[in-house]
Amino acid sequence: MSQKEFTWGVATAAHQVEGAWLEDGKGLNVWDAFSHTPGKIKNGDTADVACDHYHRYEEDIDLIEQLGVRGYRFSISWARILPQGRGEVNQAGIDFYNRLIDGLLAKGITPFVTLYHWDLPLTLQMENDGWLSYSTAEAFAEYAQVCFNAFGDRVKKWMTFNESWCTAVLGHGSGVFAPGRTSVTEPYLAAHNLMLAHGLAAKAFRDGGYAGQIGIANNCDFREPLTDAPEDQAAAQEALEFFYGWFTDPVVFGDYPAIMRERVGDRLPKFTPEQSELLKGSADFLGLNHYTTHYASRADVDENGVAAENGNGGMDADQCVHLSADPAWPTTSMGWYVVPWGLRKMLNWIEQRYNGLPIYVTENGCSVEDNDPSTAVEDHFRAKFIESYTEELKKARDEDGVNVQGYFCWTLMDNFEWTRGYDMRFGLIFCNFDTLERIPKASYRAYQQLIQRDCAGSES
Ligand code: GBH
Repeated sequence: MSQKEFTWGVATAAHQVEGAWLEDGKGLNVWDAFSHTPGKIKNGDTADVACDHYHRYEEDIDLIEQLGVRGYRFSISWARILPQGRGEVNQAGIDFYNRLIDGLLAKGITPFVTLYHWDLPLTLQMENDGWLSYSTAEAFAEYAQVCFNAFGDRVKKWMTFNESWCTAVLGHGSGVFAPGRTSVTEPYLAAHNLMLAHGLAAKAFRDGGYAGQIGIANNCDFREPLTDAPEDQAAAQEALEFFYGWFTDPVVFGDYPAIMRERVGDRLPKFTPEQSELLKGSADFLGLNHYTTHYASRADVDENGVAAENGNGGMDADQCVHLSADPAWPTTSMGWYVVPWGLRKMLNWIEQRYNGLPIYVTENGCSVEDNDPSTAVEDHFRAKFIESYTEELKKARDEDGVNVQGYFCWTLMDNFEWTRGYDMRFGLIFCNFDTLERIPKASYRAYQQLIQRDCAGSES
């Protein structure tokens, strides 16, 4: 397969790399506020400067080019474009992304643009309660329209949302992510408005007659049944429906998975027939952000049918799933298990459930803890991680016939890793956060060679 049909790429997100948090008219976002709140981020780190990509994007484009990828997935900072979330457009924000997009295209790199990677304009949180309000979905559609108008002549691959599961569950369930709310009801409401926002934006894209495709980047860790027992098989299937299905069924089929409607009951908002129509078929492709795998088995329930444990994020009681791992699996410095075959099974699961809609692995990668550049560049653990996961991806693509059209490694360079600050490093390139120097690691070269091999193999 040539790079025409399969895109090897690398990914970042605005808030994690750009810095320049108060420059050129940018408004504040919820992560600016969250990271300036004492106690929320490891070591009190903030993304005020991050990798300073806002000023160093030319150097970064060169590094992307030398890596040999043909796709670069980045996100747009909503508050840079619309400082108040809606209303007045900040031309300096548009100019920045124009420079970035033009710089990429000049090097033959295709921009894959995410409209929302968690950095909601703070005004919308303060005035409207953010994703708990439908008005935020309307504001998102306006923002999306501004981006389609400004960049749609050159950007042909769009993703509305990155990992809405995290916004819903980590932002409104466990409260570890911005806006830091804890609830067993709000995650479903936030998710509902995120879904409607996707639907409105996709409609604006299609009605506007823009060329290209619009999709969504949802995350999912794979769930393998612990045993052959029917209850464990069901537990794994349902866990995937609660994770990937929650945010993907609506954009393909127009409704949430049946198991969610049954288990969550009144806490799960309902789509009106019009909303369901709006959402159905609203993604031209499906993104998958994939990091790890667990075994799934049926959780014990009490006399009221309520799961006795809480081991799977915010709303586990609803899922009734017990997660476990093989002690032989290696772990990354985030503590996430390295299970390459999980990616192949995950891709097959998506292929089957969503009738062969094109899939892009929009993120996959790992953290390796090391703040000393002289040793951090010898990240053979990461090189092996990427090689083993992409081997499984290729089996899904070449042997199983899964319609997977791209792979984007997370991430180009070490950056602001949300609640873990600068302590967790996911980059192919080392970023020295004192000097902002970029130093390619061993994994950068390993990924470069892997891409060359795959492209050469497809041409012979
Ligand atoms: C992504 O989220 C983000 O899109 C990206 O911005 C971020 O930098 C990157 O990953 C690295 O964190 O604790 O074993 O149960 C990752 C989403 C969801 C993946 C939760 C791991 C839990 C694993 N994560 N999941 S475990």
